[in-house]
Parts: sequence; C-alpha cells; structure tokens
Amino acid sequence: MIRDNTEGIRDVKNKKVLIVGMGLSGVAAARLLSDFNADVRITDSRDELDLAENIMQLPDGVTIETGRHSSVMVDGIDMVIVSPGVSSDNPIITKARGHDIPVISEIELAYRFTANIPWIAITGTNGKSTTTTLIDLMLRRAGYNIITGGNLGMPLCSAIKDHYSSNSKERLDYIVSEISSFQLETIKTFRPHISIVLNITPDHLDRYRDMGEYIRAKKNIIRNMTEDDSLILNFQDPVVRTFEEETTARTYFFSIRPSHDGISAFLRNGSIYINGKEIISVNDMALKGVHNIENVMAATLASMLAGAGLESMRDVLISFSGLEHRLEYVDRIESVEFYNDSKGTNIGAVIKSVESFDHSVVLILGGKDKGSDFKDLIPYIKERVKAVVAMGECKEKVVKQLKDEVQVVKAEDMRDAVNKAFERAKPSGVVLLSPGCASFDMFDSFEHRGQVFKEEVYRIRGR
Ligand code: UMA
Repeated sequence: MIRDNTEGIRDVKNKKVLIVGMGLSGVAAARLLSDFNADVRITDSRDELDLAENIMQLPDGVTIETGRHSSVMVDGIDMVIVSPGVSSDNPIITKARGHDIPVISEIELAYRFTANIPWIAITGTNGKSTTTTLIDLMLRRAGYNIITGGNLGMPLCSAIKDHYSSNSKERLDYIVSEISSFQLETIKTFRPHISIVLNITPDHLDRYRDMGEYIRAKKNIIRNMTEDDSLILNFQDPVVRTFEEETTARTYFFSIRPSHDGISAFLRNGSIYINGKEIISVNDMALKGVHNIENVMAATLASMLAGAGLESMRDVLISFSGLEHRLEYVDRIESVEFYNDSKGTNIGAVIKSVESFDHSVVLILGGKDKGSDFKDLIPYIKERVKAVVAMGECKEKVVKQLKDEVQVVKAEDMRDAVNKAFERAKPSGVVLLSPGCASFDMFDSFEHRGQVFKEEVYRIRGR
C-alpha cells in the first residue's frame, strides 16, 4: 500500500523548481527542497520591503523575484509548487501548464516525501481546525508519534523538514493534516489513508466560478483513495454524502441525528455512540455547540480507525475546550457575554455559531467579501439576532441585504463595532464577532482581527 519515500527525494534532487508565493507554504517548500539539493527559484507579487522577513528565512542559493511574476521564471523549470493563495488562472501557472510543466501544491510535495507514512486528512468548509486538533490530541494521548499541520497554520513541508533535520530514528506513525480546497486543487498522487469530509457550504466564491468548482476541488481528497483506505463522511450534508458513490474506500458515516442502518457514529439521548457503543455524554464534553458534536464524532471515528483506545479519546473530550478565534468565550461584562469567532469567515460558519445561542445575539458581521450571500442568514437572524453591526469593506452589502429583517448599524472600525454591539446587547445578551468574511481589508489575518476584538472587550472591562 505504502511507497518508499526515496521516490519523493529522487524527484527533486538537482531539479529546477519554481515556487509561486513566498508566504508560509512557499518558504517551507523552499527550505525542504533546498535540503534535498533542488535548484530553487521563488517569485512573489509583493515588493521586497514587504517580504523582508520571509526572505530572511530562505536558505542560501535560492533565486528570488519580488514585485511581480515574470514569465522568464518558468524557463527551464522541471516543476512548479503553487502556494494555496495563488489562483490556478494566474498567468505564470497558465504558462507552466502550457509547457507541460507539472504544477503541484505544497501538500502534494510534503506527501511525496512521506508517502510511506499513513496520512489522516481533514477537509470541509467549517470545523477542520478543531477536528484536526482533536485527532492530534487523541493520537498523542494514545502514545503515537505524529506530525500535525497543513491549513491549520504549520505547513507540512516545515514539519517534515524538522523531522528529517532532527535525524530522528523514531518512526512516524501518522501525519495529521488539515487540508483546504486551495491545497487540493493541485494534488496528483496525494492519497490519505483516512480522510474526513465534514461539510461543504458556500465559501471562496471570489476564487471559484461557482459551487460546482468548489465542490470539485474538495472532492480531490478521494481521488487516489482505494479500498485499503477509510473515508469518514457527514451523512447529514447532502453534498458530502454523495462522495460515497465515487470511491472504493471503506466509507463511515456520522450523523447528528439518531442512528439508522449504515451510520457508524450518531447522537442519541444526548450521548455520542460509535458502532453501537456509548462514547460520551455531550454534557461531559468541554467543547460546546452543535457543530462541535459533529467534529467530535468525526475525530473520534478517525482516531478509532487509527487505533487509539477509548480512554485516551475520552480524556481529550473532557478536557479540550476549543481553539482560539473559534466561538471563543472572551468575557462577561455586566450581563453581556462576548464571543470571538473571527475564524467564522463564511456564511456556513456564522450560521453554526449563531445556532449555538438561543436568542439576544448582537452579531458583528463584515470584512473582505468572498462573494457571500448574507441573505442566507435571515432565518437564523430572525430567531436569534436582535441587531447586526456591519463593518469592513462590504458593510454596505450587509446593510442592503439585511436591513429589512433586523436593525443594522454601521461601524467605522473594531472599537466602534464593539462599543455599538455592547450598547445594543444590554441589559443582557451576547456580542458575537462572526464576520462571514475574510479579514484582509482591515487586518493582517483572522487571528489579528480576533485579537483586536478581544483587546476592545478588555478595554471596556477596564473602563
Ligand atoms: N501571492 C503571490 N501571487 C498571487 C497571490 C499571492 O505571489 O497571485 C503571494 C502573496 O504576496 C504572499 C503569499 O503568496 O506573500 C501568500 O501565500 P498564501 O496566500 O498561499 O499563504 P501562506 O502564507 O502560504 O498560507 C497558506 C494558507 N493560506 C491560504 O490558503 C490563503 C494558510 O491558510 C495555511 O495556514 C498555510 O498556507 C500553511 O499551510 C490560511 C487560510 O486562510 C489560514 N486558509 C483558507 C481557509 O482556511 O479558509 C483556505
């Protein structure tokens, strides 16, 4: 089933490789490739000053281009590594393809170095990071030697380079990886031994022509899986459910509803059951929110398939209360609670977060538009949201789409948004930052946006 990893190493030695994008993935790929004697060039559209820190991390001998992607960079190249944020229709990628030069993602590159180790891959529109982290914790608790990374923040090429550099003789049991649709667009041989598809709802429609194109990218996760591999799917998601028809991998379904035939993990009377056995009562779990029940079912199924014991999984479920910026409880001031869900960058994520509260939510929405339709929020807003505070580049769109359903006020910046939300949430209620948009109009990243939100909440507390 598993190939020898020397194939990956032979693939790059003395090969001329062009990396497009000098962010986390590009720098990590350059460092790994240089260790294995590839001849590396890297190009980024940002200017040199902006990229100073990234350039400092590049190994000696790498040819660097900044401020543009000139087409000569492709000349004489054997392979292109494309960063996830670089679209496939970028002219430099089109030129490489036109010359029959293979274009692969950083994840595919990482896989080629480690195809002798079983990979566990997690994708979906929402819940990927939490599910990936749960599996990481469960497998470590069970005593496995693993590497975890991917879209979560630590590029796999980086983790793999560290593993090789440490000269560790210890065998890796698993590689656990959060995988985005961007990373899946350019896989070729990538074949996870266990895959999870959590859900697929509209996202990144500024990059994809339509939902069909987004779904096709996600579906690449099953492309190379065989009957020796295991696929874990959300039975309640009509798109995800159909993946079963297109794979020979053994399929396991999880469902938030009580069981029927063919469902491996389900919820009954407030407890999670797997293969007919009660695993844990939801009340005993530290993670809250309906969507997290699905994440827990998927992670527990995957960890079981990987061989983790029940006790190590239960320990994690009792203690792990969630990741920063994902429906993170921040503070309670007077009788108003503040939650930071800055990672809620699409409408599906906002819905899941809003559904976690009964009523009296003041929702901070807006940022850099990804082609989202805020009208999809209306049924949930009607039930649970008493006001919306709109901010960022697409605030006028938020106002236009929601003003007939709920009170919508505009905010200039995060301070203004938090102040206005607090005033409207009083005397008691919830202020929820779940923007449904990317952060790059006003912040460096979703983490930065969440941090600024929390600072504004602490500022109110200190008043
Ligand atoms: N760039 C170009 N030309 C372009 C576009 C971008 O040169 O046409 C350059 C930018 O100037 C920048 C670099 O590419 O210097 C950025 O590359 P990137 O956007 O691919 O970002 P990385 O820093 O490599 O981070 C990526 C993921 N980013 C994206 O998918 C946009 C990170 O996911 C991931 O954590 C990281 O690799 C490690 O694997 C972030 C993300 O937002 C969190 N992901 C999306 C999501 O979760 O919704 C998919």
